[in-house]
Amino acid sequence: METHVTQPHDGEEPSVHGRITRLDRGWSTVLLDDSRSVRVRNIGVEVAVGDMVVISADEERVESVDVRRSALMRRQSFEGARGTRQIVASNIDTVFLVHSLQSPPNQRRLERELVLAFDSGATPVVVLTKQDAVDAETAQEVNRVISEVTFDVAVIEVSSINGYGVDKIRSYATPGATVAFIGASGVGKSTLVNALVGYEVQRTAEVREDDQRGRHTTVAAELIALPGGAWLLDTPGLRAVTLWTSGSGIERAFPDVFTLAETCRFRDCKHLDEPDCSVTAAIQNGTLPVARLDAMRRLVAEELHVEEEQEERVRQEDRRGFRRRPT
Ligand SMILES: Nc1nc2c(ncn2[C@@H]2O[C@H](COP(=O)(O)OP(=O)(O)OP(=O)(O)O)[C@@H](O)[C@H]2O)c(=O)[nH]1
Ligand SMILES: [Mg+2]
Ligand SMILES: [Zn+2]
Repeated sequence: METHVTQPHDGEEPSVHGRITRLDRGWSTVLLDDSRSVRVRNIGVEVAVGDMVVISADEERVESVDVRRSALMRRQSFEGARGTRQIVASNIDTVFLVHSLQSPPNQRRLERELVLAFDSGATPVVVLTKQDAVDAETAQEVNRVISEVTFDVAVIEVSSINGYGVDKIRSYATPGATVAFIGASGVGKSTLVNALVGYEVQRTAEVREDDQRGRHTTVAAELIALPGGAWLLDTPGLRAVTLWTSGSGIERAFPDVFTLAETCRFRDCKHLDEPDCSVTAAIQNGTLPVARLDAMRRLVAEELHVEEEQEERVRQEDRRGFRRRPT
């Protein structure tokens, strides 16, 4: 691999470029362009697994983070973190939304994940695991339900046990590309990563017998470099898919509603009781499920709420900053 070195200033050692493969409280593990892996401090810098970074010449700390070409972001949900975001993964090309055919997702969960994925700038692909564990009818029914909310998004069935469909996943892991796996605990993300790598690089564990839930076996996001030049990003099971403020995620996850809205009489139609509203007409004639519109409205409201939280946080920080300033 070629070593990228930023131009040294007079009398300074050159800085070193690499990619963050793992984070542990204040420490980044960085795979350098010369293939060495080092642990450096990242105090005071917002970093994420997948970030391309420049580290200091003494290899002590992250100096700067390259502009992210995509980033999966969600709202921090713990107390005291209102209005802040968590970057789950960055510089991803394809984000696999992983679900098990044995406990398939409901449409609302999938819509939410699609919004998150589209907002990241990466291309979402739905992956249905454990194909070996269900009969064909079950698989077909799951696909039917899912197809009502996926539209142009690819859906791939796989079995990491017998290898079914794994090549389809591999076709996204082209040299230089980064693919990320997100989904609930126990759906088989790490098992699929192992199937792709060809040996057990990630630990996996049995789901609970009674409810098929996982045990949060993977505890930190981990970026794995494949020999062919692709990168795999395994993540811990997501408990809740909380949205961050977005660009076009909702629009792209709800193409049916947005296409209809183009032919509403009013450009700013709220699809409530306006005349010549194509959306309410579609609901009335049964071509658009009302649950779809309700779900979209809830997501729009949630994002607005996040924006308000964020603005409030900025205001508070400004006030604190103002008091600190000497008079
Ligand atoms: N039958 C079958 N079992 C699978 C398949 N993929 C995964 N499993 C099993 O599902 C269980 C959970 O797999 P993991 O890979 O640990 O799940 P995970 O999504 O990484 O879970 P967390 O790390 O907890 O988020 C393990 O017992 C796997 O053997 C599959 O394709 N078929
Ligand atoms: Mg795992
Ligand atoms: Zn309308």
